[in-house]
Amino acid sequence: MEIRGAGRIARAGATALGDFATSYQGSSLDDFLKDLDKAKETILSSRPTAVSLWNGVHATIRGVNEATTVDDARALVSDNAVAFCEHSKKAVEMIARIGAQRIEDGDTIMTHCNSSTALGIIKEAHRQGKDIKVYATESRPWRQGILTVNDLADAGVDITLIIDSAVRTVMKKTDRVFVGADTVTSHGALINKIGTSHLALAAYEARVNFYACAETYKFSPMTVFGDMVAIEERDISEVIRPGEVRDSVKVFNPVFDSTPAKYIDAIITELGMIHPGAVYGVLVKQLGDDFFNKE
Ligand code: RI2
Repeated sequence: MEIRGAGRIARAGATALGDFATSYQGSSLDDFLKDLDKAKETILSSRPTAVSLWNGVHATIRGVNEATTVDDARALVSDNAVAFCEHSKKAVEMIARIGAQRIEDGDTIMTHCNSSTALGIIKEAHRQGKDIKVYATESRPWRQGILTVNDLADAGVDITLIIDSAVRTVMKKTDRVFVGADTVTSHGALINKIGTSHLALAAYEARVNFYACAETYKFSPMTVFGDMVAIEERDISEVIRPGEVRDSVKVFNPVFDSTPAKYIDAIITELGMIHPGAVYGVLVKQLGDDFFNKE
C-alpha cells in the first residue's frame, strides 16, 4: 500500500526489474535468467489483482531469452523498463486529453478511490477552463478519497468529499462518472476498487454516463482464455480495531469488485474511447498471432 494506483504499481514493478538488471553483478547468463525469474515472481506476488503489474513486468522481460550475453540481457531489461514507464506516462496524458472532451461546461462529476488516470481527465477539463464540480467517495477502508480530494483541491477544482454510502443520493445530481481500472477483462468487465460497481449501478439507474479510464496495459490477456481475475482480500485489521467486535464475528475485506460491461458506457484508453465489447479485439491485436498459437 506504499505505492497506490494500478499504473504506478506497474511502473514500480518495471522499474524494480530494470534496477535489478542494471545492478546485477554475475557473469553467467543462465544465472541471470534464473534470478530474473525469481525477481519477477516476487514482484508479481505483491499485488494479485492489477494486471497492469503483470503486463508491465512482462513488457520489461520481453525478448530476454534471445539475448546471447549477460550484458545484452541486462541492457535489454533495463531499456524495456524505461520504455514501458515512458509509454505508461504518455498513455495517461493521452487519456486525459481524450477524456476531457467528454466533459461539458457546468458538469457535475463523480469519481471513486484514487485513480491518477481519472483525475488526469478531470484536471485537464478544469485546465481547459470548464466550470465543473466533483464529488469524490471516501473509499473505505484505506480512505484513498482523501488523496483525491486534496489533489483536486490543489488543482483548484470545486471538490466535495462524500461517504461511500452517499453514492446513490448524490448520483441524482451527477452528470458523469469517471473511475480508474486495475484490470479490464476481455469481456469488457471492469475490476476496480471495491465499491466501483455500486457507482456503476447507481449511474445506470439514474441514466448517468459511466466511464472507465484505462490504459490498454490494464487489459488482461489471461481472460481471453476464460481465466478469472483473482480478487485480493486484505487483513481484517483494515476494517476493525482490536477487541471492537465479538470473537465470533467474521470480517470479509475484499479489495476490488467487478462491474459488468453492460453498466459501462465506454472505456477511455490511449487509443481513444472504445465500447467495452471492443476490448477482446484490442487484446488480440496487441498480443499478436504468436500468443494464440503457442503449443
Ligand atoms: P490509476 C487503485 O487501486 C484504484 O482502484 C484505482 O481506480 C486504480 O488503482 C487505478 O489507478 P490500487 O491498485 O492507475 O491502488 O488510474 O489498490 O492511478
